[in-house]
Amino acid sequence: SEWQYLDLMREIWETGSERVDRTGVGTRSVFGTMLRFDLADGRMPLLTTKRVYWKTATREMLWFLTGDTNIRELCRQNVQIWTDWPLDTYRRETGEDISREDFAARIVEDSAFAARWGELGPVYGKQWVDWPTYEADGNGGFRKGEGINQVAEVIESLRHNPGSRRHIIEGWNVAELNQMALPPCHKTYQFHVADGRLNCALYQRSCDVALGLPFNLWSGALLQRMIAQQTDLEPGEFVWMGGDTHLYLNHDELISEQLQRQPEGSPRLEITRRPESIFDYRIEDFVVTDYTPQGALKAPIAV
Ligand code: THF
Repeated sequence: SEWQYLDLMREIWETGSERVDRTGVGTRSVFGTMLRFDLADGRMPLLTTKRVYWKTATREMLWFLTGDTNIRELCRQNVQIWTDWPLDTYRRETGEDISREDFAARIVEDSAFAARWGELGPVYGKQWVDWPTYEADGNGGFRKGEGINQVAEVIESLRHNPGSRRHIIEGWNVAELNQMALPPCHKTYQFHVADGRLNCALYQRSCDVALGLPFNLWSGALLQRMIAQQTDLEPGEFVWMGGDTHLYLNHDELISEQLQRQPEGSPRLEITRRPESIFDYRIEDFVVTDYTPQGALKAPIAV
């Protein structure tokens, strides 16, 4: 239940090692952590101790599944969770002190601008549905082969070989890390079938517990629910595992406020339609009930 999240937050804040990180903000960190959630009866790991914008996270997940790696479609839907990275690059390279709102508006209005500045490189979506391959060209060289749709393949393997221990979707393409705006955080998903239930383990190499983890928990369980529906399995356990699991030092006010709150209720997700494939879900297909979160808590994202 949600107490696991709050206990993890408290443990990191009270016992974590202070480290200087890539962003220069500073964190307290614990290495190697685990949370487990039972998704039976529509239950979801959706925090009630603050408002979590689950529709935003859902739009992001649907965007991953399209293979898109440009923030334009997100900005169009007013999802700004990826905007800060391209914005940072734009400001650094042009020296222009543009606001986030104006930048996002230009991305939406101007397709050439979006193509030039909105690209994140071959991040999640690209690796998930179009992992690059190479084949010999017969002259001692190589040419690009057909991309691998890992998501479609995992669904096929769950249907035809449920006992397999290789149902994996991997984001960590070693050869392309240097082209990505940010190497994947939620890098490995493994699925597992037992007793007619679909379990999912997610390994996240680096986790921003205050801002990112509430989204990551929702999104991982959402992917599991969609795949369970597509494979006619009951949703089982969602197991989240973290590598460097940290709290940013400048999230202190959010943390002390949230740790005074207690979980309330047990939110459920209903998927109101069974689309043809995993790639045909729409935002209207998802209905959350029993969700009356406590107030939103704001904190700055580390870029
Ligand atoms: N980088 C860092 N430092 N933290 C992260 O959580 C993170 N991500 C993704 C990539 N890099 C990261 C981006 N995901 C928010 C939430 C998730 C993000 C980025 C930002 C965020 O600001 N959430 C606010 C506002 C949400 C909204 O207005 O819609 C929140 O209150 O939850 C983790 O994968």
